[in-house]
Amino acid sequence: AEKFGIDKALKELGINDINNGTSTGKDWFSHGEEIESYSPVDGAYIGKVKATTKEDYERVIETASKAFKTWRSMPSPQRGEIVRKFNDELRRLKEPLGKLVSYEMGKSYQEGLGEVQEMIDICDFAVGLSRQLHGLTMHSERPGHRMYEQYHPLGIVGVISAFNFPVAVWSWNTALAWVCGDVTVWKGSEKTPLTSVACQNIAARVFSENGLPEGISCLITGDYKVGEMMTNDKRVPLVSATGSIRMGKIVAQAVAARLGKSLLELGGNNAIIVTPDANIKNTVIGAVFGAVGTCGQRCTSTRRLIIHESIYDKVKDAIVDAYKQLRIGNPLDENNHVGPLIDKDAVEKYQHALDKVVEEGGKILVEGGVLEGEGYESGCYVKPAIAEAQNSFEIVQHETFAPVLYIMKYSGDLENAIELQNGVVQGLSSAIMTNNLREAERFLSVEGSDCGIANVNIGTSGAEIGGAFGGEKETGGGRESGSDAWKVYMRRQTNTINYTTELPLAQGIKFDL
Ligand code: UN1
Repeated sequence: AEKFGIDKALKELGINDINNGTSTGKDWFSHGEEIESYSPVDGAYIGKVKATTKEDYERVIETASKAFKTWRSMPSPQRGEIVRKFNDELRRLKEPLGKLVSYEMGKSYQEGLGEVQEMIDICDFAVGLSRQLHGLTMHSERPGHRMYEQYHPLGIVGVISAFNFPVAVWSWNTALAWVCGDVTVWKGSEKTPLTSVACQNIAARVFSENGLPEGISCLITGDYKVGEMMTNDKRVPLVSATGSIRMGKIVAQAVAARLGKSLLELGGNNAIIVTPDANIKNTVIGAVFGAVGTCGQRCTSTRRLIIHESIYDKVKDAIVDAYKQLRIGNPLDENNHVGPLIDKDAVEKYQHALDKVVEEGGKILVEGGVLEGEGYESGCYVKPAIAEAQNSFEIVQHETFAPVLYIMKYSGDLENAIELQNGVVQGLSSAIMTNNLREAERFLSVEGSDCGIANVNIGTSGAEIGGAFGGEKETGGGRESGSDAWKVYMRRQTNTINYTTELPLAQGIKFDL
């Protein structure tokens, strides 16, 4: 680890051996049991974080509620200015933060930097947005009346994020929530607790240096029980949760039971359709990066390739060939393409998927397996695998967070490929590789992809922050990040103002006294 400058990175990010999740040196945050963090890169211990107890949680919510009163009254362009300063810090600390993401989570250093770049991008977006929280004006049907709508902040926004994007997903939510005037309480993944502390340190320092109260950015730490405190809490009007479908259903029901709002970004089962008119070289790059990037642990990872029978063998051989070039190993070493899975649980699920696909009648095209020996001591390094499979297989219908790619054939018309692509419960990302305009447009039409993201001639992963990010069906329906996703973080108010001396009623109703 030393060789890759991890100790230096930890120091720059203010990570100690024991971290309580605050940056201001005050001890009001966490007093619960200690959660230890080990790196999937080399299995080494990195540090520990104290979990949030019920009493800690109460203190966090009280502090956040108080901070909201100050923050909501600040003009939003001034809030944008704070986000800009926060972004300056992200730019300054991009390398150590990207390194910690890579070391604690296991994605390649390039992807760790890419993730911090997403944070920087969404902050830039949010700064601009802080002057564009526009509502509409309407023409009233009554004389001498003006009607318009405005957006006010909601209050405390709860953010639950997953290990695979341990920093970017937090920032998609917080950068928008902050300019909207909300304060945030973040439950990061207990698998990447130090990364969460590093982000919280940066945010809390910027707020404090600008004379703002503690509590605009809060961090809570622990397992699902800590998340439950928030999902059941009426004082948290919006819970934005990223993770598994299983988790999302629990969160959605708890939040709905108190009629709160939830924003869900759950599992994907993303496919690329490869038509006879596809550019094969680009298909291979898009598919291989999509399937093995982040070791198959993106919710947008490519899980399925649906290839037309006329080019099936050609594409299959090209992809199998490309897999032979993959270098698996320490993700901090920029020569490697694929790092480890997050932990041994994930390795088990990966192995289960490979066993199961064979059991169901699939054929392995690129053999998987767990790597052993020098450099692989953590036990989390696996070989990206490819299996020929049917879309109807139970395992293919299921999202396995690992580098397992299922390939299948379609014959005849594009309609058949679209049916396979849409034939899963998830609806996050999708793509078509084709130079045929008719095919591309049909894929994007109402009869085409049913996903929240539908791409032409690029893969399923690697979305930019400018678009709304999320998906349909069991992916949960939420949209985060760009476009008008900010509206979910605010409450809309319709205002009608009468500037006459009369009181005419709408719909022409007469009510004379
Ligand atoms: C996720 O996996 O939760 O589109 C988010 C992408 C990234 C974000 C993925 N921008 O791959």
